[in-house]
Amino acid sequence: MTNYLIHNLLGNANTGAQFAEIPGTGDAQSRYCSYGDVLQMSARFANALVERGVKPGDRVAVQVPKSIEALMLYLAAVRAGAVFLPLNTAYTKGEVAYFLNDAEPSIFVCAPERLDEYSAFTKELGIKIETLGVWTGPQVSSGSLTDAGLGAPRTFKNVDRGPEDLAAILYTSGTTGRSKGAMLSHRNLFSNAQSLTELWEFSNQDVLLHALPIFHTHGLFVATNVTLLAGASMIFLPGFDADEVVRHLPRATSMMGVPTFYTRLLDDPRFDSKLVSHMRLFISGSAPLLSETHTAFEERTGHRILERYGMTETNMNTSNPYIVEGNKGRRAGTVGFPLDDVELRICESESGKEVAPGDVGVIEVKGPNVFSGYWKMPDKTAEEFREDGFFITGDLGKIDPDGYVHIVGRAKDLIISGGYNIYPKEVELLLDEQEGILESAVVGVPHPDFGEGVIAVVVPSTPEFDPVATLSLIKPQIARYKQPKLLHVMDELPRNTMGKVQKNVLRELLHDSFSG
Ligand code: MCA
Ligand code: AMP
Repeated sequence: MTNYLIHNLLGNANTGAQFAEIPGTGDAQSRYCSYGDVLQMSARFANALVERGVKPGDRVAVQVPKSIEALMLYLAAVRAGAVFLPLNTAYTKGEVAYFLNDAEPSIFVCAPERLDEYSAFTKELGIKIETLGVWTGPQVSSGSLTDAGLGAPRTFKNVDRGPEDLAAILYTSGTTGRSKGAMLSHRNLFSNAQSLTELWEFSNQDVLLHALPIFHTHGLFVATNVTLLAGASMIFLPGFDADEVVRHLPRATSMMGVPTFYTRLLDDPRFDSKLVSHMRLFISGSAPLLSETHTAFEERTGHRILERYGMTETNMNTSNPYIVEGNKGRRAGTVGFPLDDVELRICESESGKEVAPGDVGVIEVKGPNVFSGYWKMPDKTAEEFREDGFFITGDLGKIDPDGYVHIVGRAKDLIISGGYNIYPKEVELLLDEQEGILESAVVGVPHPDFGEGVIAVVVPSTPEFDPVATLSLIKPQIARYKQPKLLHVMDELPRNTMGKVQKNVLRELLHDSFSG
């Protein structure tokens, strides 16, 4: 037996390729990390985790800014047979407390500057807390786990793990307002990395410009696992900053991003065909890419963005083809074809019966990419799978006569803003708790930068209701990207005859709130 994911992903570790980490601010030098360094650094962290009592199957929860160290910690946790649990850096203390309570990790790794905020409740929960920073030099302490890693041996015997063992848990919000931990196995992650590497023709000649966060499927598994499997290089940026992207594009061959990356680049006059002459591939996902963006991008650069479709629970399900032109080429407004090992069908929501060809229904998928269930939520898991093993995505789609999948809407009440998911229920529950609010409804409407922007509609219970004060009260409680960008006051919410709030009416009413 071996460690399934590590054995398969790092098989190319002898390549001459490397990661170049570009610092975010200040005068710090870029750092370079070869595949040999990847093996050594992840071994050091794996040793440090084991020394701290992490055992196979334990959850290793991590909320740290993007860095090479953070990436190595992912590999280290998997090498130690543990389950990696990354958390969005935007999460507040209350949100983090929920995840730690639910996942019961044996260790929680946070940024040094957040140690004081988290110490008391991790102690209460009996969870060891460690800090991870960026290693800047031999005399500089940048976090307890960073230091421990530096002092630990640079080789590590990977803990045996089979394809069905868990490699990661990623929390995704739920329609009830309660986040659910999607359990992802070694097979889920590797099968998808393999399919995508082949389909998108990644090789050790590639240089991926990496500007995504690494606490979600897109930046962590799609971008990183594909790079590792191909033995490719990576230019690792701390986040999306148009200046930095423009500066580094000429050295890259490929980039993965959410639609906001591409609309922001199109807003920049420096972004033109000359700048991207070295590029072979731009990929988009996590949110719908407007056909207009696709067309404007092609006109400006000569490149057709390759759009694909995935979910935290399923990794990637479909992709446009690598081939650009022709009747089997990339098509704007579609998410392409199911991956080779993915079965995809369109069904009626209630009965689960397949719809007639071309009709709209709920997208259901089955394959080695699909997760095994929600952590400690067997009932919720059962609700979202059909008896024959298909997972009900909650996305509405159709398949055209040429076999391309189109996403036409969502059966679930979900807002996607700049590639981040916001479940309105979570925000509504919080608003409804605030003094002066009788009830609320949260909707997403078109936003020029984020695709969708969050608006809260509230019905006050008192004439003294103060929207500005209310927004500042909820600020410390939920991540910034979930917070309403506008608060709209109404005397009552529109309801249908069954008493259900008509969110479509609100979306229509507020449609132009951000755009004009
Ligand atoms: C930041 N803000 C946001 C968002 N990001 N508000 C709404 N939606 C967002 N996505 C807030 C900031 O806190 C700030 O608030 C204000 O908006 C402006 O921030 P700005 O500096 O413009 O934002 P940024 O730091 O440049 O970030 C925007 C971003 C980022 C680059 C688009 O959100 C991002 O990297 N998104 C990618 C998300 C992603 O990787 N999703 C993949 C999920 P204030 O002014 O009050 O401070 S995985 C997935 O979906 C599936 C599996 C799939 O298919 O991939
Ligand atoms: P997450 O929960 O962050 O994994 O988000 C998954 C959701 O993002 C899917 O269920 C879709 O609604 C949406 N999504 C991902 N890729 C695309 C895409 N290319 N087009 C439209 N929606 C997408």
